Amino acid sequence: MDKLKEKFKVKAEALNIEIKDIIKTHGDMKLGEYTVAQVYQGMRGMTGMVSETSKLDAEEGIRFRGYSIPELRKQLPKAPGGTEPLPEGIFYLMLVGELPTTEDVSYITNEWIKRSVVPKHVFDVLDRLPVDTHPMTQFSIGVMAMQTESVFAKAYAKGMNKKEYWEYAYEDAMTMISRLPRVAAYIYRRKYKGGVHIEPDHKLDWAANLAHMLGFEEFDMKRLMRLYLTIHADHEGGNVSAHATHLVGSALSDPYLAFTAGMNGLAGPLHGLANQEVLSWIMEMKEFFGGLLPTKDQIADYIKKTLAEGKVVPGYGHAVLRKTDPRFTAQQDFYRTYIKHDDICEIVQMIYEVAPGILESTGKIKNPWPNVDAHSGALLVHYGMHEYDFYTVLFGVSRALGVMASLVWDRATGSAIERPNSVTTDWIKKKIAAEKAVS
Ligand code: AMX
Repeated sequence: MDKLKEKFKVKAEALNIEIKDIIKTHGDMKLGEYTVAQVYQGMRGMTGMVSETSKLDAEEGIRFRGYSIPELRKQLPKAPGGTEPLPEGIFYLMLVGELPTTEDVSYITNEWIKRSVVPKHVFDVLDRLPVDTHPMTQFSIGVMAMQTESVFAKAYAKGMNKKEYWEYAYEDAMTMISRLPRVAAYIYRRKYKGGVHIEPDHKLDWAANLAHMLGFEEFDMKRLMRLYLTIHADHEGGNVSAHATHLVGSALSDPYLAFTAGMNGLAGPLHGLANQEVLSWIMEMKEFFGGLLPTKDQIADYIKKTLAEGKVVPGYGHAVLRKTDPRFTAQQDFYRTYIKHDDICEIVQMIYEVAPGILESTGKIKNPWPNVDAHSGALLVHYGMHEYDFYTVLFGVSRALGVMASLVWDRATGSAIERPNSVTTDWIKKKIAAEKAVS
């Protein structure tokens, strides 16, 4: 058994004993109550699942196994000469719950290189799609085409013991993650670079190789990719991409099927597609004001115009967070440290100064602060990636780290098929009438 898998096995056995005891001893303990409004409004604030890999605090933001983003930027291993964490490290942390050493991270880099050959039929499938198909649709289809490789599906069809589920899920997760950069880069080169593809460079780490295959050889873009793929990896279990992956996986659909479900959710404009929306919105605003750098007053007017048209201001707001997203702050810090001046990044800063006040003044937006998507596109544009509709694919490559680590945990802890109750409005009306009759 490989050493990462061995380490996971020990951790999973220990946690399983604890979970059994928790359910036996405290299974009846109430975790909260919920209201009619919550049932209608997206189950906000209802605790309904366990996700071991990360936990979101409304005020402080995300912690991965207890570590905040600033802590991880300092403590996770870097590439030689690099200053941003290698995403392999956050995957290790989420999977086994411990900070990795440089050697642990190299082990994952090498393991992913070994597994990274994408079967030819995946490219054939992608080549059949109209070239203008949205990159997220292509990505989802590319991952589905790789499902032929699922060892979980094959083992299940042959008949496998429940205790073995996690091992096959782990194998699929590792193989699928190793191949995602190649699939993503293939889509990018196919759609925007005339189908001139770039072979992987097996001397590079996972993120740097993605930058290379996309066609970006500069050190700066590789550094950005390492940060980007680290900070987008996970955001606890209830967001659409994580929850969809978990939900579909709960039917014992294999990791490829489950991940694709998550990606179809990430492709929604209120979730991952917001990074593309932010850039289009900024560019439309710039054009609206004659192509020059807009002033803060002009930005404020444009935000008000967007709201008046009944549209959302992309990159702002969050279902859980109630402060500036630390993933936004990490990117702002990246800008200030390495770039220092860029017009689009300056617009992002100006929006940050005026948008929260305007959004707050509507009286209905619960979080007027920026989320991760408010900044990411501006950094990509700075380094020459102008194809906004590709941005969510990068988010998806990163999100695989969290949702796949989580899925392996789901299979290891015997997580049950998800099946909450649903009710009709008629049922709710009867319930209200019954409550009234009692009081
Ligand atoms: N611009 C305009 N209106 C907004 C808004 C924004 N940025 N954020 C919230 N609102 C509106 C909602 O649409 C809702 O309006 P309604 O009552 O007329 O339906 C009202 O404010 C209350 O919403 P909320 O409770 O504050 O937010 P939510 O939990 O329902 O939704 C989110 C959260 C992220 C979908 C929402 O803030 C939004 O649409 N933001 C813009 C899109 C975006 O940036 N998405 C990316 C989120 C991060 C990610 O997943 N990648």
